[in-house]
Amino acid sequence: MTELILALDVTDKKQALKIAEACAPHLDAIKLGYPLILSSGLSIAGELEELDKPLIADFKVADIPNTNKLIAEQVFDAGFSSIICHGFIGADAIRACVDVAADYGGACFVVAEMSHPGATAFFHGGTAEKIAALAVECEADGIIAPATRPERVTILREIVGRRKILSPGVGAQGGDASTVAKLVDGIIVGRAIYEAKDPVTAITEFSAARTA
Ligand code: 3DU
Repeated sequence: MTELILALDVTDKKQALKIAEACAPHLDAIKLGYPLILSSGLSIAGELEELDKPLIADFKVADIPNTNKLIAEQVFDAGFSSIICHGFIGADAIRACVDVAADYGGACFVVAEMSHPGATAFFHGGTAEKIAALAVECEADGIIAPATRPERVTILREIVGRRKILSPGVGAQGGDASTVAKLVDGIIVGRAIYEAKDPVTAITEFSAARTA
């Protein structure tokens, strides 16, 4: 079944932990990014580890290979099981993240195309396709592709084959869970869950969409 991943972009640490604890039993993984890490510190990963859910570090790493390696080591040492890097950085810089992930028994996902409207300016015209092919060449575990553009996900799927596709943009950004869930391995949902009056009820709706 398509995984359900919570984007925990909650900047109040106490609230983030409370939401994560309530939602964890209904989730396949939790994605943490700059909003929560910058407000609470990398050590929050250690606190969330108690929930026994895979943690994905969404830092969209985009530096030179050596810096990427240093960043990735910090991420996996902190308890994450996956890291997300950008793809436009090229093979050597992607490989730095892939290699560290492999050393730790973790995974690396490469952003092939982003979900927001402005992303079309640079990702369209062949770039996302090139990045997806590069992700395969670098033996990344999968790519990130936009739930807001299912037709693009279908094109990128042809390139990455059975490698995983994780897809943000469901809910608040307008992506439809049941449409995209059929195309990808994991849907990533943030605001539509953590801003809901009752996050667990919201999760139940997204869970149902995965099988609809
Ligand atoms: O729009 P939401 O609140 O459901 O959050 C989506 C999450 O996925 C958020 O953490 C954002 O930074 C991340 N993301 C995208 O939305 C789009 C991308 O292309 C890549 C990551």
